[in-house]
Amino acid sequence: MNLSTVAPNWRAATQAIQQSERVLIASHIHPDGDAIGSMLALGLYLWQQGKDVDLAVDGGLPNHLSFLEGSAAISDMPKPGNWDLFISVDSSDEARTGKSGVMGRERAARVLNIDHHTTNTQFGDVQLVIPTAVSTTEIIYLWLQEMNAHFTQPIAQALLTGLTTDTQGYRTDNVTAETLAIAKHLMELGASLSLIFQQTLNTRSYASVLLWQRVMPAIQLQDGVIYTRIRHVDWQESGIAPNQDGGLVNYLLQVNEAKIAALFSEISAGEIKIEFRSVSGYDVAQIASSLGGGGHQQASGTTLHCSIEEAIDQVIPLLRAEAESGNT
Ligand SMILES: [Mn+2]
Repeated sequence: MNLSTVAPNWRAATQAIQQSERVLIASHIHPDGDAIGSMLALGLYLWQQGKDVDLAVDGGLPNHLSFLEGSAAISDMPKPGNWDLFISVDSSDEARTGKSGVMGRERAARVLNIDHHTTNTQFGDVQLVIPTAVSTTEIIYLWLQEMNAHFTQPIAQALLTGLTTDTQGYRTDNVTAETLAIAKHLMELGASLSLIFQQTLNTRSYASVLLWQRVMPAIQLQDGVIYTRIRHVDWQESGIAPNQDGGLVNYLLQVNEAKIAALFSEISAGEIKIEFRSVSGYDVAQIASSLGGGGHQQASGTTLHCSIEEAIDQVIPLLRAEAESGNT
């Protein structure tokens, strides 16, 4: 089934919120701009409607997204009690929703799954899954339009944050004139694009530069595949939390000779997180899926349980094969 040909079930999703008073909104572990932007845009709208809304995501709010209005309400754990509806945003599958998602599914009467990953497993009772959307906030924008919602400036700012960060600043090849039309509308509603760039894509910590200094010497380029690794000791000695690497994998893909970039990151002993990026025409979603992960054609990831050397030995041949056969 080609999901992009299935009309989104706006009516079922709208009924699900109309029939709910208590709502939990949660997103994926290691939340990004689209995860937090989606949670806040929907949360702000539902508060407007007088609903009782709980916002929770494993790991809590990343510091750099605290500029978004309403973000102080995001906690790292759902409140006690039950909900009429659990809304999962930007998570391709149940495992990605973390502990918050486990509680959401256990303690909510219904589950609404809103996402744009091609690998979405269609979990939940109602789905708004649109793989052609550049971000989950784009889907929420379309849904709010469908409901004739009042777009406040904070809602517009949250929506534009997801649109901007998931497209790496409107640079991915899924960006269309329609994407820019939505961005234009959100700016007309008062959202600041420069503030989003300043707080997200155009910023990095000095600690992340120290981390890059440590891992740059290990960069390798083989047959169009560029990669490096961050050992646990690198995280520790540069003094930053895992997943705050400052976009190293995106930087690797900027190398002219690279078709595919990979970053192997030792989160803890025997737990290797791998991020993949590819240029247009090369598919890293399938490779991530085959390794138990998921994502988009040009940006995906997975976690393997082995040593960092074993992960590199297992994964690099798959990437080299894709770099050789892709772009067909
Ligand atoms: Mn997203």
